[in-house]
Parts: sequence; structure tokens; C-alpha cells
Amino acid sequence: MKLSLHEIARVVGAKNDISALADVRVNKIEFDSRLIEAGDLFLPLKGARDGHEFISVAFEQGALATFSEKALIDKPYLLVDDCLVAFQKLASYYLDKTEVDVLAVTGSNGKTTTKDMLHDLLATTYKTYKTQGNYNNEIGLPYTVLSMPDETQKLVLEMGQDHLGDIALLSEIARPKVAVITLIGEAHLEFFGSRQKIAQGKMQMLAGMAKDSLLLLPADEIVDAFIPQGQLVKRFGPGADLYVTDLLEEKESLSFRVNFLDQTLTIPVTGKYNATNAMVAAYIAKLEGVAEEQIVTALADLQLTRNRTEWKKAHNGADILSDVYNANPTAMRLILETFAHIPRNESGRKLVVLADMKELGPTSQALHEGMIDSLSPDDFDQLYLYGQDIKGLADLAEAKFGQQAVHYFVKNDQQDDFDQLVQALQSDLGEKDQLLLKGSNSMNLAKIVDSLTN
Ligand code: 2GN
Repeated sequence: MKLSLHEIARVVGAKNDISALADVRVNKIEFDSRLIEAGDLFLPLKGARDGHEFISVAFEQGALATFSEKALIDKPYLLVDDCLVAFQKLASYYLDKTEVDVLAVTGSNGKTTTKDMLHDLLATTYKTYKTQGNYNNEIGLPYTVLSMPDETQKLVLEMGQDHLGDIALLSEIARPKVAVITLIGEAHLEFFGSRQKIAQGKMQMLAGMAKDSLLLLPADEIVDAFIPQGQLVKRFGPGADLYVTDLLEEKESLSFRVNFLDQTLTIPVTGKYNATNAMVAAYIAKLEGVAEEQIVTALADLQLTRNRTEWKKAHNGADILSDVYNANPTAMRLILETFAHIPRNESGRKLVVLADMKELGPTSQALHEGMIDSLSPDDFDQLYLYGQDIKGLADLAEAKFGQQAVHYFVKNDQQDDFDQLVQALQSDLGEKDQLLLKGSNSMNLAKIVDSLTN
């Protein structure tokens, strides 16, 4: 990261006197104390727990300083009113300073695919970086910006919306040169109330965009009312500015033509909507100066990331919310809140599988037990808890939900009830049910998702 401690203090308006601290280059900024290395700056955020509780851990790990909302004794710190606001301000400043081009992607489904495609196309020609995992919110986006490698030229940022106003904030931080809204999705999977509201939220992408920056929009009339006069816009879809023709679906690939390139494109991905995603990525890449030949080859060699927070269908029709990516108390709490707010299917139940979060240190049991506050029998019908450190949570849950609603499966050095867990889910999951899975990667929940979907 090309930022020094004094420069950071100036940009965020640190309120304490830091002139006695050396103005050294900061290695990187981390909000998870487990990731702090020598020379890093710690950012205490309010997650499931208040990050200020972990400031001493961060220093033991080698932090050179920390942000803080309160005065500290004997530790180098930058005093700010709000650590998250400071972080966002710094990210915005860093984008200005580095003059990187920001390409933003949002949308209901397909935003990750489009982001990955656009990244791979731009990376043929430029130093390109993209949002990792689900780092697409008000914390993840500034983190992505401040984690990009030095000399990055193109930055592909994914933006997610959980509440109205989220996209406006993210867009104001990132000020995209080009942005795409991939799709306005179905209301029942987004708890926004209506497609109208979803569209309104995504169109707030315009909040941080200049009039001559380009917004790519689906040919879906629901967004029409939100397009301001004079905004540079291109529409994609049948009969619009950009469209797909000659679509051929093979067993494991798609080939098609688009109306702005000469050659036929092939992608190693199925699902017709992915032709549209690839078309949009190809259009932006072409605008950014990537040669057609490069576009064709990069699309043929796509590497897509899988298994993030996403809705899937079980073979019996049940809805599965699979989130097996990052396991920390905050992420677990957030996904439980999200899942709780989604209305049940008619005559369907809500099932939750939680597995151990790894590497939480000496207080791991307690951090798992803290999840009980996010588990209410009003929201969830059956709980499946799997692991070792999660045992205490299973006991608390039994007291709160009753024995018949809580199922605990062991995984430790001696014993692994994985097969029993899969078996139980296979037989319990009804076709109208909704199922959430969350836990550390090494708990193999992805395998459960596979076995329920294939
Ligand atoms: O949802 S997120 O994962 N997110 C990231 C950004 O993009 C979108 C998704 C997320 C994670 C968010 Cl939005 C916000 C936060 Cl604050 C976090 C986060 O990392 N939260 C974490 C904790 C909380 N609460 S990480 C973490 C690790 N920590 C426990 C608490 C915690 C490990 C730890 C445990 C015990 C000790 C030290 C560290 C300890 N040492 N105890 N005694 N001595």
C-alpha cells in the first residue's frame, strides 16, 4: 500500500497529536486481528464484537498502530470519531491518488460472474484487481480498494445491496468510470418488497458517477424511470444497443455472437444468462482498449469463482442459501440476520446448518455461544450444529428451541459425524423448505451443498 502513517492521519482527520510517531509506510490495513502482520495498521470495527476489544491482540501480532475511537495509553493510534467512516474516506482518497480506473458491477444474480469475466478480460492487457469473495459491502469495498496491489491500473469492484442506500454509498466512495447493473432480480429473494425498490436501489449507482461516465443497463423497463437526462447509458438485451445472436448451448459451454464484435465467442459456462454477462464484460473490455483477439481467448479460458453466498435449488426444489466463504462471528451473524428476514415459502420451514468457525483463539467457544442472540425460534425451525467449538452453542440452542429442533453432530480429532449430518439433511429437507449453511471452509459444507443439489 502506498500510504504512510502521517498521510493517513491527515486524510482521516485524526484528532490526536501524532507528530511523535515515525512517518513510516503502512504495510496494509486489517480489521480481523488474526490477519495482522508486522507493519500493519489495525482497524477496530463494530462487528459481532467491538473490534476495540482486540486492539491488544493486534499489537501482539505486530501492528505498528491502530485506529481508535477512544484514547489509548502507550500505544500508537489515530483517534477518529468513526473508524468505518475513516476507512471509507481513506479508500476514496486512495482511488484519487492512484488514479486507477474503477469498473463497478452490481445486480441480483450474475454480478460475481460478470465481475470475474470483466477481470479476466482486462487482465489480458492491464494490471487488474477485483473484489475477492463477498467483499462487496460498506466494509469490503474500501478493504478491496486499500488491498489492491501497487501499480494496479483497472479495479473491478462488486457492489452488493442489503438495504436501500447501500449502492449510493459504495458508488460515492468508488466513483466508477463504467458501471453495470446486470439484472433486476426477483423480489422474494431480496426482501426489498418489490422489483421497483430493487431497481431504485441499484440505480443509486448513479450517485457517484459523472454524466459522461457510462452506465450499462438491462433492457428491462423497470429501470427507465430512474435514468436521468443527459446520462451516458447503453442498454443490453434483445432489441437493445448490445445483444446476443446465434446462441448455441452445448453440454458444458455456450457459443454466440454479439453485435459489436466480428468473431464468435465461446465460454466454458452454461446458462443462457451467462452469454449476456460475457457480452457486457466484452463490451466494457473493448471500450477499455482490449483487442478483440484477447477478448476471444480470455473468454474461452475463463476461471470463475464458485461457492460464495448464493441461492441454489436442491434437487427436490428446496431453496439453499450457501455461504461457506468467510467464517468469523460477524459474517455468521450477518447471514443469520439476512436469512431471518426472508419470508418463508408457503407451508415451508427454515433450516439452519452452522459449523465451526476456525482459528478464533482462546475465546472460540464463547464467540460461538454469542451466536445464540441471532437465533430465534420465531425465525428458524430446525438447527443443525456441526463441529467442536460449536457444542456450547448447541446446548444453549436446545434450551431455547427445545430438543426436537436442535441436532448436534460431532467433528473433532477422534470423531466425525459428517455422513450422519448429510443423511439427516437429505431426509429432513422438504421441497418447500429453505436451508442456510454457514461455517469455515474446512468444515466441508460445500460438499453438503453439492450432495443436496446434484
Ligand atoms: O461479514 S464480514 O466478514 N465482511 C467482511 C467485509 O466484506 C463483507 C463481509 C465482516 C467481518 C464484517 Cl462486515 C465486519 C467485521 Cl468486523 C468482520 C470481522 O472480521 N469480524 C471479526 C470478529 C468479530 N466480531 S473477525 C474476528 C476474529 N477474532 C474474533 C472476533 C472477530 C479472532 C480472535 C479471537 C480471540 C482473540 C483474538 C482474536 C483473543 N486473544 N481472545 N483473547 N486473546
